[in-house]
Amino acid sequence: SGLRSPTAPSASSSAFADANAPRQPFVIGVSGGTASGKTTVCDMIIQQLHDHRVVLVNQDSFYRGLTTEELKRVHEYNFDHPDAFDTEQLLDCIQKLKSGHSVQVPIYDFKHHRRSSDSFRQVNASDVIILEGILVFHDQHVRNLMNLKIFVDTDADVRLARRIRRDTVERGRDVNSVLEQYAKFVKPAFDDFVLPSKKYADVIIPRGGDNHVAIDLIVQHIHTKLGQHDLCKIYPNVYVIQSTFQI
Ligand code: UZR
Ligand code: MG
Repeated sequence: SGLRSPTAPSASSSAFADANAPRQPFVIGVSGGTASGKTTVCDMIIQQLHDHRVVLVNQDSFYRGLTTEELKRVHEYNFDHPDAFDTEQLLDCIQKLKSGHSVQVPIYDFKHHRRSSDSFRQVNASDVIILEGILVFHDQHVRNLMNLKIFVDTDADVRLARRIRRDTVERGRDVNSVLEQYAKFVKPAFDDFVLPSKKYADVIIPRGGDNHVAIDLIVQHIHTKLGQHDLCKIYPNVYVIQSTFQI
């Protein structure tokens, strides 16, 4: 022992020890208040990561379906509370994706507040997993699976204006019911659960999707993180085990 090969730097020994471990996907959490521009930010990141396999998982998909009783009094149901989501199932899905398995994500129907009983969306293993939603930083176990946490920070008046437009145009609601729901549930839950989870963010993006500089910086960081496991770039002579590194 003691002789070091000139083509194999000492750092590579631990690298070779990991050679059989599958490379884990890079998990990004994107949180922020309702209509803050989370989906736009995710879409922009995905667009710029075109040379990697990226999947987007929305926390909305894990809304529990409402019971008949709850449906009768739907205006009293709090969709902005952490309990409205099946977090166990969300955790299970992200864990499986992180360990390289494909998963079946439920399909949620916003109009009828129900899950589709017979169809799922198949999500395959990938290089990057983005988990988006108002409360994705709430649960500690879900949070711990994330390699990068982004909070989209947009003023409340801008968010409310967007929310009114979205719910009336896309979700067939009337303005009064949107405002009522906002005052009764959306705003209090933002103050109680969403805003306090901002402290877990690694990066806070002001103005959401309009912030091209922030998106560029984030994409560069992801490229670096994915690229540093690419042995070709570190040791040009060693190229066979390129895809077997762990993040
Ligand atoms: P984003 N939501 C509904 O309006 N109906 C449902 O059946 C399920 C959820 C809303 C929810 C929350 N709240 O504010 C919003 N309400 O979807 C989260 N009221 O979605 O992150 O895209 O704003
Ligand atoms: Mg959205």
